Amino acid sequence: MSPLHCFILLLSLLPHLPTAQDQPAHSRFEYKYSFKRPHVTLPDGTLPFWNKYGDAIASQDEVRLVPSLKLHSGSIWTIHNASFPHWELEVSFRIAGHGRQGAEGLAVWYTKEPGRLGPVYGSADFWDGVGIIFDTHDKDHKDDNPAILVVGNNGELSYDHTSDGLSQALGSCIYNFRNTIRPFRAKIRYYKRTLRVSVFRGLSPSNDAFELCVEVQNMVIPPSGYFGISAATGIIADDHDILSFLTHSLSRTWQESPASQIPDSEKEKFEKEFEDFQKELDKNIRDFQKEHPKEDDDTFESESQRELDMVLGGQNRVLEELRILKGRLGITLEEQKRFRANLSGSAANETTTVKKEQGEDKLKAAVNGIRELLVKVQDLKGSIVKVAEKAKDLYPSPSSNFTEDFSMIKKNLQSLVKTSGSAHNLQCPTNTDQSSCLTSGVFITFLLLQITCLTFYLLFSSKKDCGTKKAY
Ligand SMILES: [Ca+2]
Ligand SMILES: [Ca+2]
Repeated sequence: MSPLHCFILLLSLLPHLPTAQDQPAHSRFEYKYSFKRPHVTLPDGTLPFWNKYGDAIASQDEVRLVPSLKLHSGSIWTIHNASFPHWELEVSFRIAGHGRQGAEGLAVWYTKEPGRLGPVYGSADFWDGVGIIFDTHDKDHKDDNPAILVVGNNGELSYDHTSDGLSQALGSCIYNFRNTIRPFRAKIRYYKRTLRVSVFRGLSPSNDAFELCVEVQNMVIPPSGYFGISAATGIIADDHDILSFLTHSLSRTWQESPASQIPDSEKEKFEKEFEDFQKELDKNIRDFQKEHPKEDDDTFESESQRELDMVLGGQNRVLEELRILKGRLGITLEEQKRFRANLSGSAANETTTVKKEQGEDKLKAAVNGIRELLVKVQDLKGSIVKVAEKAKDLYPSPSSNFTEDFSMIKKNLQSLVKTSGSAHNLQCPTNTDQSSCLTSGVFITFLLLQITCLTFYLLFSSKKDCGTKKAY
């Protein structure tokens, strides 16, 4: 083959290669068009969002479209009309029977109207849309079944059973999906006018190894329709069980996604619901205001109430501070009591010092008193001298004994003065009391002095009386 022929062959293959624009960027699960084991049905046994027809039976784990009984048929169809233009289905089912040949098979539908029941694998003929047929019965005996066929119909075509639909099929592939070990899985994608059917060839249930079975391009289907799946048995019987039916809407951009678009009918419905809700809310507000005309005014506090609350709050804070202060004062009093007790214990040691100071004060007072006494004694001495001179004048020959006694008294007085001069060395008894610090020597001297004075006075008065008697 020349290079030119190779280049032409490549160009011819280019339109069939998938490009980035052909791949959808957004996929959204459509729960209203899906079901999956182990929660296929609700607890009450109903199949949500789906209608059942014919012999179809739904359980928690599966939907049995037809049992292994001859000439039976059943189908399920979505309740809601699917309005998204691009979609992908993943169907898991099990077709099992004891015969070598299968009968008849099942079909997945996307039609303008629900097919309900009919002769085409349990659904109605003359459908408007597309049917993906899983034919297990080789009626034309060409040994080409089980086979997967894509059959389009605009509502005017009657399905050809005699040729196993091959005369009308837009595409097909032969694949054994009956009596498989594991449930059979197939993906059906319709995106940008291209319908692709892929089958799962992986050994692991979690493996995503799908393989293209058939692809139909430039395929036009109704812009909205219903999803359905149906099955039928003939003179041979197989079980036809659907384990899951998962639907995703596809879009290349977010703007194309059905999630971002609200149909006009839905928009008008929502706007009407919003207006009704707004009216009902306004009515409820008015009714409430009528029933509670004054309570609303009381719900707001006046200025005086606010001030009163502030004052009460301030008083509470002051009260709290006073409580804290009271506690601290009690602690201080306790500490003061303990300190006082410690002081009383140490007071005994300090008493000696205090008494010593008191003794010194009293000693100083005694010394000062002695000094005053000496001054008075000096004065008394002067008076005695004057009296003696007067007595000498009266008696020219005074007795020498008087002179000697007087000199002795003088000596005693001088010794007393010396003693008082050294009064700082006096030691008072340590256990001082209220008595003055007067020694016995001072006391005796003072007593002798008084006796001497009294003697002189008596002697002088007796001599004077004798002189007076002589004069008479
Ligand atoms: Ca055949
Ligand atoms: Ca057939």
